[in-house]
Amino acid sequence: MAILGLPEEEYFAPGHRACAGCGAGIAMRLITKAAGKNSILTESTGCIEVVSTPYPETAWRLPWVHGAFENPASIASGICAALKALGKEDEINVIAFGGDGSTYDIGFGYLSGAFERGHNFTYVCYDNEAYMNTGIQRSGSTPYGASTTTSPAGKESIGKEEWKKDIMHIIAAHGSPYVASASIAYVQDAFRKLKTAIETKGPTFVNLFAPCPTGWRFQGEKTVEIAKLAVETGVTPLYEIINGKHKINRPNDVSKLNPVEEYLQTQGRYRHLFKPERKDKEIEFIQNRIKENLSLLLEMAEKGF
Ligand SMILES: Cc1ncc(C[n+]2csc(CCOP(=O)(O)OP(=O)(O)O)c2C)c(N)n1
Ligand code: SF4
Ligand SMILES: [Mg+2]
Repeated sequence: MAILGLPEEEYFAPGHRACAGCGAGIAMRLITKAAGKNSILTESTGCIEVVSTPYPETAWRLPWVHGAFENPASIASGICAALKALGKEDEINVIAFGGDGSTYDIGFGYLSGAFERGHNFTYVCYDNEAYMNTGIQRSGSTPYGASTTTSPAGKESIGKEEWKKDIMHIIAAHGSPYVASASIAYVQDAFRKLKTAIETKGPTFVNLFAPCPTGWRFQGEKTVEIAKLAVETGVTPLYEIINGKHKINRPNDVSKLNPVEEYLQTQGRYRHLFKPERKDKEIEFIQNRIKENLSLLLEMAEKGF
């Protein structure tokens, strides 16, 4: 039976080794459902590669190519060029994906190159906000204040001291016709965006927010609840940049945001902001910056940018 109007087919098979409650596992089901059977996938190394293909098994029911950590976008470029030469460019979807470490940091140059060359493919970042596969190291996507093994909170540190990289606008600046942020908690919205990205000609991008119970330190059954809170508090606004113009999906009212601490308190990576004593200044800093960010997005949408 089709659930929430999504295709019934499962191209990411059960029985993979992801942790219980893995948001990235849900992301894979959504990506492959949106892609459909006439698709070729390519992925960098990271949790999903490791949990989906322990030799001699595979969870992939679509053609899937594993490359090095830094180059799924380069592999996708080659596949696009081959399909073009065969005259099959319009018959087969090419989708590259990787974690945030691969996308925001180590594979970024290759991703930028593929977007600049204008290949007809979709890149999806499953964003779990750290290098999870190798032991929870901070990435360019890790949020301000989060404790990771390379940005540990302690007496002299509040965790990561830099704000999360604005990958959406960096990618949009390449002239991509479609850039979207999505969340595994809003499956219909995410499915629509993935499908739009795949059907739009040219290099398109979706940042798919995917909580990680192991790295963020929360119980696996809370994944969707926490992903929802991230949206309701404005931590991860859902929006699209279509041919350079912003469209904000949710939230769309700064004055109605849930307080950010409702989100922060759900995860062990932010525990030090509340214990042994509450760090009001830090929480206020995060809260204000979230409001500023959403205000700016809403203003750009309103002014037609
Ligand atoms: C050039 C290079 N640097 C580092 C590594 C080691 N490495 C493999 S996976 C990984 C972390 C991946 O992080 P991310 O892309 O966010 O995916 P996740 O594990 O979070 O799913 C690292 C550091 C590598 N394989 N190649
Ligand atoms: S560490 Fe996180 S991203 Fe990796 S498999 Fe486990 S829950 Fe998923
Ligand atoms: Mg990651």
